[in-house]
Amino acid sequence: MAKLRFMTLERHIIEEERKHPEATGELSRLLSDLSIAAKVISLEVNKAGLVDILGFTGDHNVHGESVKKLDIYAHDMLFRAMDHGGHLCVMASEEEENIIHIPHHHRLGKYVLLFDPLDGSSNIDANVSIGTIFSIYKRITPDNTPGTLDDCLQAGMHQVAAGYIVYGSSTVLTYTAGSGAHCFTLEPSIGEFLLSHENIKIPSKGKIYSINEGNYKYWHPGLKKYIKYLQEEDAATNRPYSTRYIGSMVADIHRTLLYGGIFMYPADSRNPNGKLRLMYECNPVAMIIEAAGGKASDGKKRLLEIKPDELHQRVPIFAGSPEDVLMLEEFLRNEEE
Ligand code: P6P
Repeated sequence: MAKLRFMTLERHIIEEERKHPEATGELSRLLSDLSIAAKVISLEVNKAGLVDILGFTGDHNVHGESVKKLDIYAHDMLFRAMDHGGHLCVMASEEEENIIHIPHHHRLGKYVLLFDPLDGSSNIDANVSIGTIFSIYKRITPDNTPGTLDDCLQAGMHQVAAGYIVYGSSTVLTYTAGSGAHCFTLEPSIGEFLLSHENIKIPSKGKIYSINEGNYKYWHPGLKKYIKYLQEEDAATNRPYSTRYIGSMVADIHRTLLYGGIFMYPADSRNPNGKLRLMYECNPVAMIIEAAGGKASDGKKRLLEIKPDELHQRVPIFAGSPEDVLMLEEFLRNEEE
């Protein structure tokens, strides 16, 4: 395997920017600001498990600072890191019902940021990997005016950049700005994200499927048939597949990106649109998966083509190796209800 260049995230972002002569550097600075927030959140997430061990009150730590719920903390950290950079005209967060305006005394930028500050945070007590997911668009309303909901409600194919940070055994930031998907691992001793995977290519077909099988009885008949197909024995088609389900989207997606296979959070008879959110969970991971040569579907069509109606709308997601996603779509089509 070719030796990776010693490359920091900042350096990589600048090199990516140079591929676009029209680039002003604003997106680079935006991504760099995001990575700073990620470092601070990583510090807090990694300390979280210690709250009960080191005698922190759980309400106030030894510095007398109030200890917030981690997802609120992550939301606040992202807002404070991003609200004054002058790159954004509006933000939206999983933690806020409405759009988040940029404070009036800060210059209005040309970008829009949507984020899930800490997805999977209910898993933190079990030391399961959790993550931050972000999605970036260019504004579509006139410059130098406050950003609006219209700036946020754009189809995922219009994203200019997207990514996630997995806070696990190490902290890994994965992003795409339209040319390839790249991973950077945080080296805490120098506080830098260092390139660990460049231009990731997802296997065209995998051997792992990832879904919460506890919902089996509520599934679409075509999905039931697809999962049973994967469980049959056939060496020629690498079956049976293995099943892996962490229950933390960023971790399940990250494994799918690196190892191949298919991640699924389907609609079912109880949740007609599934569980995961389109704007700040499914669209960004779909852009990453496609940048690595994979596919992301709502079961019928390309997920990034969905025109959103609401900020927090849910959508079914099937994402991963292209051959696996295409086969899933065929099973659903053949059993159209
Ligand atoms: P379930 C975590 O709560 C989350 O939002 C995603 O990270 C994850 O993929 C999904 O929900 C897990 O949901 O219903 O399988 O527990």
